[in-house]
Amino acid sequence: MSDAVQAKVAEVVPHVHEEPSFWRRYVFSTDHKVIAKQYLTLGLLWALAGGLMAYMMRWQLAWPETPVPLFRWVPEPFMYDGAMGPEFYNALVTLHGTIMVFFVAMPVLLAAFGNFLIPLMVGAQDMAFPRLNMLSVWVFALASLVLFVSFFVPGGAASAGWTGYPPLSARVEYTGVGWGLNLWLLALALEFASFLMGGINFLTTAINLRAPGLSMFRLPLFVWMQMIAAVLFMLSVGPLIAGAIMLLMDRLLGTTFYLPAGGGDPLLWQHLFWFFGHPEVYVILLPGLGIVLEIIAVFSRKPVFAYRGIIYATIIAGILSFIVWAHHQFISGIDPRLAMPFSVTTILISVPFAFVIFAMIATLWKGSIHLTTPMLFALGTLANFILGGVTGIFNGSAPVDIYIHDTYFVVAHFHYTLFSITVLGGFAGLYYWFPKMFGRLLHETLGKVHFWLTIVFFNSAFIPMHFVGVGGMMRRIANPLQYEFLQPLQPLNVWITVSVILLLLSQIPFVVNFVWSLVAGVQAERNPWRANTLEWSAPSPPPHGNFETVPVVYRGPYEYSLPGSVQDWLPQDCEASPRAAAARA
Ligand code: HEM
Ligand SMILES: [Cu+2]
Repeated sequence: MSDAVQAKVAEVVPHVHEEPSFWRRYVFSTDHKVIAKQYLTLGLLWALAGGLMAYMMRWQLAWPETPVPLFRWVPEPFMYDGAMGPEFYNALVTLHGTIMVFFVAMPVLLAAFGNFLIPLMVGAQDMAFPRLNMLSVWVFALASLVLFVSFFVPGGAASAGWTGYPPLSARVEYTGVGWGLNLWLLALALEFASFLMGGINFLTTAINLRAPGLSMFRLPLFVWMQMIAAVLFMLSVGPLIAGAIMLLMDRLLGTTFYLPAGGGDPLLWQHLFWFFGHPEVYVILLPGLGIVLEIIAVFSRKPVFAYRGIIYATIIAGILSFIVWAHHQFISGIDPRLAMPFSVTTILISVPFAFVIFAMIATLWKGSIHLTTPMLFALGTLANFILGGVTGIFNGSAPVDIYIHDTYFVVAHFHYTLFSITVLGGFAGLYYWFPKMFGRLLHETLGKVHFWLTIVFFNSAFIPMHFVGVGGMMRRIANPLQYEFLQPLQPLNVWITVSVILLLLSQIPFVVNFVWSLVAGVQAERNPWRANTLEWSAPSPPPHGNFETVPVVYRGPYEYSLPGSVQDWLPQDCEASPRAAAARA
């Protein structure tokens, strides 16, 4: 790079390199990579909690009369006849859903990957607002603490479902839950504040801190997906925050926004919640799609098919996601004439997503496909997500939904979308970027074992859930044996639970791999996958400040095919690349 450019960059991005203390380095760090790992750590810990809760629920659904092994200590008021009571089951459902969506999917897919990758992918030294970034992770940690405390307060944890519908959630009298639910609301409010700060940072960084030559339409799709997700989150969360404040007022101050007795309307909450809730599922989905897109392109050794088309389709889906919310409310008592328009918009939204899926398949088409562990997880995400998308069309059609609403068909549907994106997509990203994050490679064979076990037991657990649902089993019931008409389905419930236990045990190879590779894995070079986005031109792991020199970009990551065998390959013909040096000479 010419001295003039270097001087200009130094002027625009002042950056002091002092030697930080332990605390500044690992705990109160403003480095986006450290913050990413903090989010990752918290998210993985919560995943363990959410997974154990899933295990407890599934045990209860298979063998309701037998206390959950390993969890016989469940507090007395929640137990009856030596087995789990409905109150405790409800709390498990509520917290499992809340944890998985807000404390696993959001921190891992959005915050951890976004924080780690956005500055690296745009060739920046750090986020635009590093201190705000640190604040956001600490507010998230506080939210985690509040949620954790909410388990142990008198009256027990929140138990009105992850959607917190009033009137159940609006008065202590209805659930017996006092501060548990208040703290649950507080934890969500803190979480939203944290992710708003994150979203501001992501957008500003991606738009303003791009390396010279990296135009908007040369940005990796992962960055685009994160930007669109940030916008969706910012635009949708406002009404929910207002709604949550009103709910707290109903609980604490005696107002009746949601209580018909006082002239309120419980449906108001459903509108506010789902106006946020549907875009929210895309906030989780889009970073997952971004991860899959990057990986599929690299391991097909082809440019992404229809790069701009994918961006436009995603923006269209994002806009549509604001006018579909009432598909969650077909049988809630809304005006039946509203069902039709909301059905139509819902089914319409599958068009842009189908476009993205076809673009992924077209990227694979005639590619030179390398079935590495990240690629397997990316393909697994794609395959299972399609199943979730297809069952979504059933749910979105009002006449069908009247029959399947609130059954296990819906539980199966949203786990196919959420599990594939959060867990399979999250693993794809982790296996792929682990060398960049930690400077070492994960063990490939162990990774493949982990993949195959996970994919087999996930499907073996969740495919039968569709049948149980169509058979009439409702969600959020604590003891299926209490209903005579459900007894013929019980063997299926047992099958599901056994599969879930095996699915959870299948994560052990990953834990072993992760810990072992951190200390003893093969040292990673800069660009072990021969990828073409900018993060791979930084050292593994990147030092504080990321790049030795500010990268200058001459072409976008998908503007040509990736040679599979060129050893001196470095991304995007950037300044550090020998190819670029040769071209300049
Ligand atoms: C090991 C994997 C998982 C298993 C076995 C599992 C199991 C369950 C079960 C048994 C329920 C309660 C169903 C009911 O009684 O209504 C449930 C609800 C739910 N799960 Fe999962 N789950 C898993 C992973 C996930 C993931 C990864 C996510 C999201 C990222 C997720 C999100 C939810 C949500 C939002 C609910 C609804 C809670 C509610 O009804 O309020 N789950 N899950
Ligand atoms: Cu929706």
